Amino acid sequence: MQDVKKGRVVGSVGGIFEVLCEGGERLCVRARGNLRRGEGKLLVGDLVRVSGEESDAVIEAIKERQNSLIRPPLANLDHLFVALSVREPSPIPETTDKLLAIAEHNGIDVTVVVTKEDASAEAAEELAALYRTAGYPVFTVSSYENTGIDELAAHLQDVLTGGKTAAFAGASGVGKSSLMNRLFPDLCLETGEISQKIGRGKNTTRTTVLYPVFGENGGFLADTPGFSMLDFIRFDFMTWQDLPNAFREFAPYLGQCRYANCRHVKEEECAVRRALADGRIPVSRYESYVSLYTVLKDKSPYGNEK
Ligand SMILES: Nc1nc2c(ncn2[C@@H]2O[C@H](COP(=O)(O)OP(=O)(O)OP(=O)(O)O)[C@@H](O)[C@H]2O)c(=O)[nH]1
Ligand SMILES: [Mg+2]
Ligand SMILES: [Zn+2]
Repeated sequence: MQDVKKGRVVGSVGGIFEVLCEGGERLCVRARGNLRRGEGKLLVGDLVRVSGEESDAVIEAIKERQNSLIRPPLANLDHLFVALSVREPSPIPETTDKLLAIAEHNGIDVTVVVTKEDASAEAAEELAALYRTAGYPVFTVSSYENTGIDELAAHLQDVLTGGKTAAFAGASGVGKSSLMNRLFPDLCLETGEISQKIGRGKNTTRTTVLYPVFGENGGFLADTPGFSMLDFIRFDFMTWQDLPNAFREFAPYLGQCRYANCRHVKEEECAVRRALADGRIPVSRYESYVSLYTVLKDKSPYGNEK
């Protein structure tokens, strides 16, 4: 009888996948051709079946996914930790809001983490307040000064209990790997410098890797490569029709506008815009909505349809 093992893809480099098998064995294996291309392409986080022995071992099947993201490239994610820093790099609300929208659209829970609070406690609190108003749990931390780390660790443990999977995502240089090292010193992840010229990270983390954390009853946490701005802004991720539902603070107002097909951009008597005027929706969140809406609508073949 052929040897078959089940496990989870925890990393991949150059067509070789690292699989953590039930029982703890780690295998580095190739995948069948149909799992290396197109929509069915293997992702870190996939639950897989490996058959064959040693150098003949190959991933032959993927278990149906609960969800999958292209950026960061991950499957079966339960929770996304969206990281943004107080400075170096300065926060660009639209990129954070886009990540949040991607998570919402894919039914993935989110926590916002404001990093580098040592640079300005005041600015960190302002960012935290913005995302709390939008309806997200927010933690402010400093890996340098070790503040906020215990609180975040306790929350992470809650989120991951029972074998759940989470990931850190955010722009290059916000300090994702530094923070994971602070939380789990055994990981010894490589961290990078900030380019003095452009004030941004240098894409130090190159691949997405899942790490088992918190022992037996814990789960998996991924460090992911930070995105560079251009790359991320061009990335198409849903249709404009989906977008209002991906901004969670819009929810109480959807269906309350004068026009049933209101896009909440220029329309009169729009409940979303009224909430904006009353300060119930943060200005920068609404600006991100309009900007993302414009990008998505221009891409859509049905963009001008009412
Ligand atoms: N002031 C301050 N700087 C920090 C903090 N944490 C990390 N940094 C610095 O930020 C820079 C980038 O840190 P990384 O952890 O490599 O950032 P990253 O988000 O993993 O970056 P990529 O892997 O490129 O996506 C390094 O120079 C760190 O020393 C912090 O709490 N405060
Ligand atoms: Mg990194
Ligand atoms: Zn409206």
